[in-house]
Amino acid sequence: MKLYFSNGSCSLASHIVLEESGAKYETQRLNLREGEQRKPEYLALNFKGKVPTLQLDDGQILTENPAIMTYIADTHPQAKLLPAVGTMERARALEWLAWCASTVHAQFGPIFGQARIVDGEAAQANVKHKAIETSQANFDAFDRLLGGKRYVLGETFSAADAYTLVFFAWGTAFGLKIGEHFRHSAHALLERPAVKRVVEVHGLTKLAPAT
Ligand SMILES: N[C@@H](CCC(=O)N[C@@H](CS)C(=O)NCC(=O)O)C(=O)O
Repeated sequence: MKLYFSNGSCSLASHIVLEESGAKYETQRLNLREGEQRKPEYLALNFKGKVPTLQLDDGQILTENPAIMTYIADTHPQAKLLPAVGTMERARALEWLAWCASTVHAQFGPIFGQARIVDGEAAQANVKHKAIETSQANFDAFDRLLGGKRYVLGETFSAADAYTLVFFAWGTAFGLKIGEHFRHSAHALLERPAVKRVVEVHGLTKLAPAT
């Protein structure tokens, strides 16, 4: 398998799950700022021009974090990255992944750049302001929901946590307020050996608490 990723992007989530799975895989780093995701050779793999992209050994292409993470979890059951099919716990993990992908991620997007959304400085500043407010509400919800728990599902790590760490990284970079429970959970994730390895590859070692 080969994962196409870019440093600090949402592909961090799929990357963590791959590393946690124990699978053998290669990676290829893309520089999104330089527009490598829009080069013809990459668009031929993933017409969406986004990361992550997972290329399977038979050449098939899989995109979208929740699909990639679910596929890796299901094909590496020994790693226990998602609860068993048919359980309420699995539904809870998928509920979290879907929320992250469809809402939290989408609402964070305008903080990175507003020019794709609207023209004009004043309008762009408004979009950014609104996106920060909305994302802060999502962060407050993370904090509430993680209260009293180490991970999304309680004491057991799952793919849902890998996605949550992406937002911890983004929120830290953009100065959003990170509640005590959210921070505690992110720090527990950053202690995991596989997470540490991937965080290092992404150049995000500053996320780890000072020791
Ligand atoms: N829904 C996709 C989102 C992928 C996505 O938006 N990736 C961003 C990085 S976080 C990207 O590749 N952006 C490059 C661009 O839009 O040019 C998923 O969950 O995988």
